[in-house]
Amino acid sequence: MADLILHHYPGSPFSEKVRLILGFKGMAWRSVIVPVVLPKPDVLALTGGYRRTPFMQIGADIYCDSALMCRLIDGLQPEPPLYPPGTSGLADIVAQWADSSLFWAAVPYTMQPAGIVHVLKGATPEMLKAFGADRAAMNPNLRRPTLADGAAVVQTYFARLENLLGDGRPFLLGALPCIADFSAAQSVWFMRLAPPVATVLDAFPRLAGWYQRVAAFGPGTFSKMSSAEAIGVAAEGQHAPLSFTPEVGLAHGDAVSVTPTDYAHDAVAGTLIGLSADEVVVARNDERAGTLHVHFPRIAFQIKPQTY
Ligand SMILES: N[C@@H](CCC(=O)N[C@@H](CS)C(=O)NCC(=O)O)C(=O)O
Repeated sequence: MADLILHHYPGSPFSEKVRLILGFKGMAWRSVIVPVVLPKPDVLALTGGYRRTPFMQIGADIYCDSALMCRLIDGLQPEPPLYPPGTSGLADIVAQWADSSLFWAAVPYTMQPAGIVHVLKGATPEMLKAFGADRAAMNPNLRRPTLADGAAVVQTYFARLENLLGDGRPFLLGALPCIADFSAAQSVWFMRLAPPVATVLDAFPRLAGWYQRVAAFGPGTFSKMSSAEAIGVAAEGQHAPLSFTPEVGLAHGDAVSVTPTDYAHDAVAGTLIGLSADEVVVARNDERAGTLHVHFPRIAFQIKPQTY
């Protein structure tokens, strides 16, 4: 199999989720570090406009959104399972809550003034300003909670996780780790980057023990690659086989755009070549990277026919 390439940056929580899963699976991967803020010319060359982090590349296939990437990883390396029998369904539902509600409580709370200086350690005032402007433009509808509201929600969510662990189970849904553990761990990991904020975790000892168990998987074995090399891999790369189930108004070969519906509403335009209830794939060309197949999940993405 061609190299599994993760495009990510060290401080990205969703990247940490995927890194820990690669460690849990014992997989070897290549690491391309992407910029934290726009502009991201090499990212956009590969994705066609999707700017979020992380994304994954195998040859000339690009996989956007960690939920889709986790399914891909589990298919490539089924053992140990990320969706163990008996937890599937529930695992996805808890993971989706952790990726959205928990993430959007823990991250803004961590980025309070006492936390941001730790998370973006070493950043100059100009860099902090650029970061704030970039994220505000990416998510203009975000209503930042007050510190009091943010603390209340974070504590309530952590208490729920602590309760789940109340019977002494090692992982959120039982004896085995599953996708829910990794989705929840990314928020705890991020908060722990800011020690003055992370004191909120002190009230939840079972959560602390659980987090150590998940973090112990580590990131697996990886070696570095430059973004230019990754673009070269795409230009030379093969494409994975695709399936297509037509839907009303969506036929193979249609010109479409695919856009996240939650935030960072950057459309990726291309030719519709893969479609199922849980995945959409568009083909597009880039002058440096060649013909790319860009994959997205269906949840939280919108497919729109292109009109010229
Ligand atoms: N639903 C996406 C969310 C990804 C996401 O929000 N990533 C953050 C970083 S952890 C991001 O893209 N921030 C802006 C950026 O990196 O440009 C996923 O699961 O991959």
